[in-house]
Amino acid sequence: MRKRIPKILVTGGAGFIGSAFVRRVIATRQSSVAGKQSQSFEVIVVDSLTYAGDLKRLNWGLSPKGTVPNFYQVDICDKQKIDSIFKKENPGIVVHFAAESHVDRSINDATPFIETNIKGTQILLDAGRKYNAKKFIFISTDEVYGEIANGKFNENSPIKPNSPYAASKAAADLLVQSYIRTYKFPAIIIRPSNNYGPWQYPEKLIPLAILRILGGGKIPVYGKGLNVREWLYVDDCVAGILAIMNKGKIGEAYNLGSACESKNIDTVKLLLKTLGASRNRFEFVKDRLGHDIRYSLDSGKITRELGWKPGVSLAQGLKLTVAWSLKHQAWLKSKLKDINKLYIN
Ligand code: NAD
Ligand code: TDX
Repeated sequence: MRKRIPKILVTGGAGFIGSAFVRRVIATRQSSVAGKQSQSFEVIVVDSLTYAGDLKRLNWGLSPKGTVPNFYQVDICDKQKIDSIFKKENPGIVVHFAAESHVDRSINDATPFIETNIKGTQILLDAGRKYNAKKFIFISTDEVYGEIANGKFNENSPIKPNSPYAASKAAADLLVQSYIRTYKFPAIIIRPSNNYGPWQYPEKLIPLAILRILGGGKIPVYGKGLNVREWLYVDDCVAGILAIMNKGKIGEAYNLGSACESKNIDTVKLLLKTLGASRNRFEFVKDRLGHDIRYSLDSGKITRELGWKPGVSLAQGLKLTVAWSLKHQAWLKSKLKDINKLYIN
């Protein structure tokens, strides 16, 4: 008898990290078809294609056979449609990436963040319960812990978010914890640090900076550029998520960081060097409201328990990201109108 291939339902699979995850799972399936030993999955993507979603990301680098078989353009807040997808597809695993993900937009208007990040997560949790999902992976964020001037957050640090975005993710994170405790719902929470790499929407610091340089402008650095972020290359993040999905303990939370910490001003200077642009192509601009000074994760748990370690340094990751960006300038520039709208107010 033929063994049934496990089915993964991926929300937000047309986004930056979700699409990298889907491409990796599909590439793994192709290599296992080609005879190499690795776990094989069927993938279903649910994504409403907001401004941040783009189907181009999904097909990138895959052979025609590798295209995603089941794509549902559906809002995760649409309870009836989500219910009918779960009923029809009956996924064993759910990996939930879909979210409003940009802090500056949440400062302008928190409404879609509350809807998608909180209500959407509840709808998925309920569908997962109703249709007996065996594993529900929630992609949370390091921002749920708030800022830390010295030291590192571990998985037991208090949840103390600061921006409307972070508060909406924290609410969802706590909701997942409540389902684990109340219903013994088989969920795992992952809290990654700042990701960067190919296909990131150019509203976030690194792709925005590249876009500004390609357009002949300067990079806007908030405040004095002293805020610190922990930069994780997206392929390392995806490898960590897969390790947790395959071998992580149900009911647990895992930090997923690179330990590559850098002040924004240093990140920008390294990026300018990587681009071969002059060192003064940045300007200090008005600071972000409530700007978190530093994020820093203790990611010892995933390394100890699952053997995952990041493989890409910030310098290597920026080289890869710049090389990709130079080949995909048209895509980056196609988002320029939307980005410019964001900064008029
Ligand atoms: P992204 O903004 O690039 O992609 C989000 C995707 O979700 C898009 O394809 C969008 O169309 C989809 N989406 C949004 N609202 C939806 C809705 N109501 N219904 C269905 N689909 C919807 O985000 P990303 O950077 O890939 O982040 C993915 C996840 O990882 C998010 O949950 C985010 O909070 C988390 N995260 C991101 C980072 C980072 O640095 N990018 C770091 C830590 C955690
Ligand atoms: O133009 C800019 N200038 C600037 O100085 C932008 C867009 C950002 N910044 C600063 C703000 C932050 O200190 O750079 C740092 C990084 O900013 P973002 O790329 O907007 O990321 P951040 O706010 O740190 O949040 C990110 O990491 C955690 C993601 O957007 C979240 O989705 C994730 O949860």
